Amino acid sequence: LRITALAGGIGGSRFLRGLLRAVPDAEVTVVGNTADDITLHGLHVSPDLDTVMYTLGGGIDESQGWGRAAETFAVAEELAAYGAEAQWFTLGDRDLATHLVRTRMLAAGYPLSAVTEALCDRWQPGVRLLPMTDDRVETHVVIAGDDQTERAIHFQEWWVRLHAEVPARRIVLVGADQAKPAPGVLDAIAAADVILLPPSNPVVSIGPILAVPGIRDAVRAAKAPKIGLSPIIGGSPVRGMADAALTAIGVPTTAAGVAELFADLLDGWLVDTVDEAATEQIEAAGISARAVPLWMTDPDTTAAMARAALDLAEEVR
Ligand code: GDP
Ligand code: FO1
Ligand code: CA
Repeated sequence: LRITALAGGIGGSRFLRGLLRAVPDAEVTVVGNTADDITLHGLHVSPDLDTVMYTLGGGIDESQGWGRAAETFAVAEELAAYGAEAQWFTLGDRDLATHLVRTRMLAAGYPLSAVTEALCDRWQPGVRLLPMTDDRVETHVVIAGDDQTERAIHFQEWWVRLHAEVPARRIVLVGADQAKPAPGVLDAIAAADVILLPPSNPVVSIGPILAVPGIRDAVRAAKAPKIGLSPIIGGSPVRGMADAALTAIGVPTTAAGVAELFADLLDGWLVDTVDEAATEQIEAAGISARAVPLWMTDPDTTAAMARAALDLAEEVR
């Protein structure tokens, strides 16, 4: 079974862990979001790729959901003693090694896809992890500035420093129109038996992947059933601040609202049992909808979610 999934960070990787538990023999390709990437202290940081790699490779800080387990912060303390920015974004000592290797390889001319493959050699995540693009794409958020002005800040500054509490007027994917899908991405979409949209942030994780020219069309054109799982349960993002991003693009924070955002490409959509009433509206949009428990509380529950997604794929095939 060849499965291709589009994934962000925490939501995507927790789901993928359940998927691998449900179908250990499946050949899974993950197209990862790189629009969260940021350069700090001259280092290229790829939070979503690293979250997938560490989660599936057994190196993640489980309670936090990102960063390394058993992390220490000696370098961050020393940087703070120099007053070196950005102090609102902390890089742990162990995690720093990943960024050092990535940055060195990029500087030597390797594309991000080759770098990611090299990093995964160590972590053996059990999936083929591809960045959505080797080109630079960055999510920026436009917020109100002084007086009548506006200013654009990096997504991480909005999300981590401002906790997404400052209203986003617009979300801009800088570089997206010029980007090309990374090698292997379009092939993995075309060759898939099932295409999955895990419960990742629809605006700043799945959105940027689909915004790379060619990817959305490839998903639409693929022969495989396309099945998504709602990242919204009972009108709220289960964890994180996905509601702030949805509000910014004028989409209601509901399981049906997110389904409609992807209506052009979805064959099936899973909502949580509390949102069972929404299945009617989703089916009216031409998407087969089912209600099943969608809380990724533990690997077994998450594996059951993955099985439900694959069952729905068989139903709509
Ligand atoms: P990020 O890149 O680290 O923000 O992670 P993702 O974009 O992959 O996923 C974040 C989203 O996952 C959150 O906005 C939530 O809406 C969703 N999420 C997190 N935990 C759960 C869960 O247990 N169940 C469901 N259905 N969604 C979840
Ligand atoms: N999130 C935070 O809230 N604070 C941090 O200092 C922080 C550091 C960090 C370092 C590496 C990494 O891979 C992720 C990190 N994150 C941090 C999480 C992360 O950047 C965001 O939650 C995601 O990008 C949103 O998808
Ligand atoms: Ca992300």
